[in-house]
Amino acid sequence: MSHALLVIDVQNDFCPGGALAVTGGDEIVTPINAIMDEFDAVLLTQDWHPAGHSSFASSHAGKSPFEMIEMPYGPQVLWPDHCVQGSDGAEFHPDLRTDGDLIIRKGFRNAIDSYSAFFENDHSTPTGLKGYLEARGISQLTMVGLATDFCVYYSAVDAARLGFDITVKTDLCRAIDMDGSLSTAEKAMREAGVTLA
Ligand code: VGL
Ligand code: ZN
Repeated sequence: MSHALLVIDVQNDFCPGGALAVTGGDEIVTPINAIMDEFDAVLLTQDWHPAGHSSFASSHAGKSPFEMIEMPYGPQVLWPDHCVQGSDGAEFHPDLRTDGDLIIRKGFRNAIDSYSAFFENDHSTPTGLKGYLEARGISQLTMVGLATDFCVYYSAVDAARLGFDITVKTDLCRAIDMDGSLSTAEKAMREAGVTLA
């Protein structure tokens, strides 16, 4: 059985200077590059929203970034416009190695956000990643990237729920950490059976 490294959303908009900058987001790039060769497969995700995406505060009159709204699929944080398809902010950090085997894009449906690399925020629309991993005989996953308390968190919990052996290398992740979201995420990941290393 194979072991894959899954690199979550190491994109310009999540790094210092970006639209939804995560503190220290760029610090993890070089050490992530350095561990890639230890894995049987390297997969990368890219947050990939159409302009005017429903997760953007700018798409909702009178709303500001980081407010919550109720969507048909549940509560949703409203974000600054970020990772718009084709924009520089949506590109991977320029120093990140992107010579991995697969790049999976998510969040491309206007009406629904997708934090997880496996399912969109309705927890049922699949991205196709599960089938890809199964078809390649990959049962072990190590996850790194941005942000610990959103896309890494949702991806890791889904991986555990789907039966993958999943480790999050927290030293190679950085968090947004709004309203205690990092401690909530770490607790939920542990409870779901994710190994935090
Ligand atoms: C993310 C918020 C909105 C992430 C993506 O990659 O963690 N967070 N879109
Ligand atoms: Zn997003």
